[in-house]
Amino acid sequence: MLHILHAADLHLDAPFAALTAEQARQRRAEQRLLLDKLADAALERGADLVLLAGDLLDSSQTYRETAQALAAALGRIPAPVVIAPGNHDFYGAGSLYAAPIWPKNVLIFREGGVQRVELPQVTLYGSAFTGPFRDASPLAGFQAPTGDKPSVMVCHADVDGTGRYGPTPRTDIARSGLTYLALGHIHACSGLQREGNTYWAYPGCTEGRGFDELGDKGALWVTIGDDDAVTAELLPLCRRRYERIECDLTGKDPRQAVADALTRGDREDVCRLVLTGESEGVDLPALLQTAAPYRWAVTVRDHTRIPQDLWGREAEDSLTGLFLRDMRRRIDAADGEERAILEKAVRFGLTALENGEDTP
Ligand SMILES: [Mn+2]
Repeated sequence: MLHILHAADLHLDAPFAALTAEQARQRRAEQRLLLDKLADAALERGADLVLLAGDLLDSSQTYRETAQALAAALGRIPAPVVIAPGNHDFYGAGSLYAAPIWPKNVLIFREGGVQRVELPQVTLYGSAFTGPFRDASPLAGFQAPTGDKPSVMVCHADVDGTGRYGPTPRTDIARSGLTYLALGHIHACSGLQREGNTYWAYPGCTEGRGFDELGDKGALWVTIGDDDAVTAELLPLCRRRYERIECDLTGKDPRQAVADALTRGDREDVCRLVLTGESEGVDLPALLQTAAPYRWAVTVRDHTRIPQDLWGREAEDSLTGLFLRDMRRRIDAADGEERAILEKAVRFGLTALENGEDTP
């Protein structure tokens, strides 16, 4: 029985562009705490091996505190920790991976070609990105010899991809003869997959960084049984989740509706509240104020539609009628965000016309 903790795409020191500068600083500090959670999980569960499949760092601009925290956390793990650098943190002479900061238990793959390392319980393979791109599959032509130990590979690759990030066809995985292929690059957890006799998975990113990375994030706890059967379970490690909540304002008091929508859920999360339904006009600053105490960070988007009765003057032979007919045509032709903007323009337009010189 072999227990592996498999993580990837930590993207430490990411800029967190959607947050304020202070919140972004706090998020970077929290990412460093994530390293301790990762080490704690390996310790508490008794991992035999920790595999980190690339993009641990967001770029070559790594803060000194981050490098220290990374080396210290990995050094606490009483098992081999193996790093396969990815496209964001590729190996090079000037990279953090070449610096003399790594504890003895940390092994870093430094070459594009597949390298082999014999460990007591497993034959380990891996390769590194040595530049921001890698046009060939890291598994091209690779086949693990059959042996009496499980064979495991760690690398950063793009399964089914066609781009420049190690595009890897599934046929390469099926032919590899590996017991488990620990991948990084795709930010959504793939769950356990299988091609031929080879199991593979992406754990996804360890901490969400935006509203395209929603929900629980963490590392995979992978178990290889004595019969080479593989199981995997996602261990949530993230400090905060990103969530998107829709709030229908139709026929409701907007402030109450917003409060009701946010009552459930975790106050530590980062939320995007999307207002939907019909509304005569949304006071965004006021609703933001209502929403703010319910989450660590909230943004509010107004996607509400104009109540149908506002269109009542559409048939009038007046400037208002002309305006509404023109806007109706434009809204019917628009979609998504543009539609929301046009609906808002109708509200502003009607208010202006009603207070102005519109004579029927
Ligand atoms: Mn990547």
